[in-house]
Amino acid sequence: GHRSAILWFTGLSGAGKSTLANALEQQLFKQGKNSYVLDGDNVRHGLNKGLGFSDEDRKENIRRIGEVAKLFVDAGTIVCTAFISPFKEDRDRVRELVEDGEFIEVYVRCSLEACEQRDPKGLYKKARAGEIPEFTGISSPYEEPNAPEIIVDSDKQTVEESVEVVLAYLKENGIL
Ligand code: GGZ
Repeated sequence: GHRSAILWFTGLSGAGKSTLANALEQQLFKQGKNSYVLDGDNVRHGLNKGLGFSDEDRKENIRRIGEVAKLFVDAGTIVCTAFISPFKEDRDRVRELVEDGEFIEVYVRCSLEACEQRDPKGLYKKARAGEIPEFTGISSPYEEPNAPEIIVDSDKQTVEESVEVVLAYLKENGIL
C-alpha cells in the first residue's frame, strides 16, 4: 500500500514540471501505486476552460486544482499536479486543504535563461515580442517557494535523477 499525497510541482513555463510529473507517475504505476497527473492538458481545457492568465484567473485556476487534488487524496491517490502556480499565497492555501505531510511542494527550479533557451512551444519568443501579455517570468511574476519539501534543478539534473530524488523523499517520509 501507500499513503496518499499531493506532489505539487511548481516552476516556470518550460522548467519541466509536466515531464517530471509524468515520469514520476510512470515509476509509481510500475510499483503498483495509484497515482494520477493533473496538468494543463487535462485541466485548462476542461474544468478550467474559460480561465486565462490574469492574476485573478491564475488564483482561481490554482484554487480549483487544489480542491480537485484534495478529492484525489480522499480517494487514496498520489496526485501529481504540474502548474506554474506562481503565487506563494495560492500554493499555501492548497497546503492548508490537506493534513500535515500530505502536501509536498516540489520546486522545479530552472533559470529563466534556460527556460527561454528551451522555449519548446515558442511562447517566450512571443511573450518577448509582446504577443502574449502577462507571461510568467517576462511580464508576470513568479514567486519562488520559501521552503519547498523538494527542490530539483532541472537545468542541472536529468529527469531520471530528479525522479529518484522525489521517490527517495516519498520513501523517507512514509508515503511509499
Ligand atoms: C504563462 C502561459 C501563458 C502566460 C499560456 N503565462 O509551457 P506551457 O505553456 O505548456 O505551460 C504554460 C501554461 C501555464 O498554465 P498554468 O495553468 O500552469 O499557469 S498558472 O499556474 O499560472 O495558472 C504555457 C501556457 O500555459 N501559457 N499563456 N501568459 N504560461
